[in-house]
Amino acid sequence: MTAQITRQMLQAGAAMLGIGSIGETAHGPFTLPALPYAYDKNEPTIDAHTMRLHHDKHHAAYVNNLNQAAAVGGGWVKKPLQDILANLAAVPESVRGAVRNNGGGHANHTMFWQIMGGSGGRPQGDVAAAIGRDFGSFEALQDTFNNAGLKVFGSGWVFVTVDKAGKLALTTRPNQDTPLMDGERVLFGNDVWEHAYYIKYENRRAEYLKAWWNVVDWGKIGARYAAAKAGTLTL
Ligand code: MN3
Repeated sequence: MTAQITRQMLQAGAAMLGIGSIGETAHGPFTLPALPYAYDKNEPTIDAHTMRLHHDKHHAAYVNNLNQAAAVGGGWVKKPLQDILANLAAVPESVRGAVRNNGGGHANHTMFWQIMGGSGGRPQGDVAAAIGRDFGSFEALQDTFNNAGLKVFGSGWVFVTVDKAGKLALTTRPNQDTPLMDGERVLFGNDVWEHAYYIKYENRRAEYLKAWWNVVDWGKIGARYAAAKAGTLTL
């Protein structure tokens, strides 16, 4: 108990001093999920070095910063992340911006690791039918998605959302914002922050967007689609 209070005080102190991260040992209600495959699983589309930095440093920092924000306490801390993000007004104003950025970052990257590690190809089953119905064809979805990702100015994400009826829609968000903040559910999305691609693709975001489909796991996306329709999809 005493140790926990001390740690929370240290985290709050670090947050007040503007220290972005106190390393990968910060404890709190939020945890960094392990990458569900090896760092080189997305080679050659996404290099292992980028995956390691992206997961172990960038995503870890979002989790650490979110835990530091959670040290202020309050009922919001105990809620599921998707509920926190859907009701940011319930988060104390002193940490609301930090929770928006770092909670959004935690949610977005948790989804992102899940839906990669695959071998691309074409969607199958119910999700393939939904793509045909709502975008015309898989190729039309890829074109629309890649163009939208290219047009995100600065850092952000491109997403396909899914509602409880299974209807799909394309959307983008700046920074680490997520459709979860509007109470929506994300079927899948791509990270167009430079940290996601710059080591290998440099300034060639269009090339990254086009290649990224090669590592999508359509089995995972199909499972997320079924969960969305069952009302059990979270992040
Ligand atoms: Mn990222």
